[in-house]
Amino acid sequence: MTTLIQNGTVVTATGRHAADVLVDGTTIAAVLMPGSDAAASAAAGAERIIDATGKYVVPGGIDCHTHMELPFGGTFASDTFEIGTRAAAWGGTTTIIDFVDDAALKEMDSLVNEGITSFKLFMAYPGVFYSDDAQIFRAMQVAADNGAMICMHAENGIAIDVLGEQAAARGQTDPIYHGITRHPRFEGEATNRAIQLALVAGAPVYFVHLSASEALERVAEARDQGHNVFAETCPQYLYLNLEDHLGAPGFAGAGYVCSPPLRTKHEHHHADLWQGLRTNDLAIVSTDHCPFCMKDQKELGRDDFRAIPNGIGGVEHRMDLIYQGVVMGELTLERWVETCSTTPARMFGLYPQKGVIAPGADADIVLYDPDATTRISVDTHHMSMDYSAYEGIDIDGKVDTVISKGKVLIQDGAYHGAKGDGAYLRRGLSTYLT
Ligand code: DUC
Ligand code: ZN
Ligand code: ZN
Repeated sequence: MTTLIQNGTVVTATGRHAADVLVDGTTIAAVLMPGSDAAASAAAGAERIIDATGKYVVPGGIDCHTHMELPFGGTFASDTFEIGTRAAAWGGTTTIIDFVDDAALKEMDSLVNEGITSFKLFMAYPGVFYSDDAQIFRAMQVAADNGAMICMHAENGIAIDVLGEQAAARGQTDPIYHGITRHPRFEGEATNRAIQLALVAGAPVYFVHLSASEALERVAEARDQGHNVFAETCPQYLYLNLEDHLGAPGFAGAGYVCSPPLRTKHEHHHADLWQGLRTNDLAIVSTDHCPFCMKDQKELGRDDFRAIPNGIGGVEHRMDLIYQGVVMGELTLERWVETCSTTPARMFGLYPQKGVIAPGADADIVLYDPDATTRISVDTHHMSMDYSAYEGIDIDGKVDTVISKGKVLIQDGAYHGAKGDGAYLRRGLSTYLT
C-alpha cells in the first residue's frame, strides 16, 4: 500500500520544512517538495492520501527505557507489553526498549549478537536488583570488549537503606520519606563512581533517569573531558516535585514513589535538567515507565514507604510533555524530535531504521497538531493505572495520527492496531562512541 502524507511540516533533529512524505509498504520511499512534479505524480499514484495541513510530521517516538510487567516488591508493573505499547502508540511512541533480561556476564556476548546491545545495571536496591562495584566493573569490561552500552541506575543503595531504616525506626513512614532518604548526593556519588569505573574499564556509560543537579554536574564534567558518558532524564523529573507530589496529603504521595525520587522544588534540579537537555549533557528523554495501581499495589506500602512499589507510568505522555517544553520555550521543536526519537535511535543502535523521516527509514510517523490540545487524565489515558501522575496537566498540542511501519495505528481519535502488530527489533551498537 502506498500512502502520501501531504501538506505537513516535516520536523527532524536538524530542521523543519514543508514536504510531502511518500510511504511504500513499511518504509518511507521519498520526501518530496510540495508542488513539484514528483509530488504531483506521487499524489496521482498513491492509494491513500493523508492531509497533514497545519501539522508537524515527525518520526515516531522512541522510549528507550520502559519496564512493562517488571516484578517489583511482590507485585508486577501493571502494564503488559500489549497494553503498554498500545498506550505508547496513543501518545506517539512507536518503539520501546524494555529490560527483560537477567543477564549473566557470560551471556552478554551472545545477547549482543542477538541484537540486545544495552544492559541496565543497578547501584540501588540491595538484595534485589543491586550489583556491587566488582560486578559492575566486570560488566563494563565485557562491554568495553563487545561494544554494548551499560545503562546505569546510579544511586548509592547501601547508604539509602541506612537512612531508610533510620527513618522507619523514627516512625517516618509516609511516602515523602522515600524522597528524603534518597538524597541527591547519593545520586551524585554513584554517578561519579560509575564514571570512574567506566573510564578504567574503557567502556561507555549511559545514566538512566538522571534526576539531580549533583549527578548532572558529574556527567557534564566527564563529557567536557571528551568521555563516552551519556545521560537521559524523564518527564517526572522535569514536571513533578518532592513537596507537591511525593508529599501530597494522606497516602496520595505513593503514586509518585519512583527511584530516583522526585526532587525538591526549592533547589534548582528542574531548571538544571531543562538546561541539560539544551546543552546535550542530557541527550534523551525516556520515561522509565513502570506503572503500578494505587489499589492493591502502591497500597502495599501504606504503613511503610519502603514497601511501596517504585515506579510511575508515563509512556503515553512523553511526547506531549516534552512538546510542552517547546511551548514553554525550554526546547526547540527540533530538539524535541532529537531527544525523543533521533538520539534514542542512534544511542541504542536503531538508526537510520528508526528516528528519522528519510527515504529507507521505517514509516514510523506521527502527525502532531499544534493547534489542538490534550488534557492528561486517568479518565482518558490508556495505561493500566487507576490514577495519573500527570492528572490535569494541559498540553498545547495533540497527537493526531500515528503510523507504525506504514500501518495507521491512531487516526480520528480511534485505535486501529491489532495484537501482534509489534515486532522485535534487533539492535546494532550505539553510533555515538568514539
Ligand atoms: N525505578 C523505578 O522507579 N521503578 C523501577 C525501577 C527503577 O529503577
Ligand atoms: Zn532505574
Ligand atoms: Zn528503569
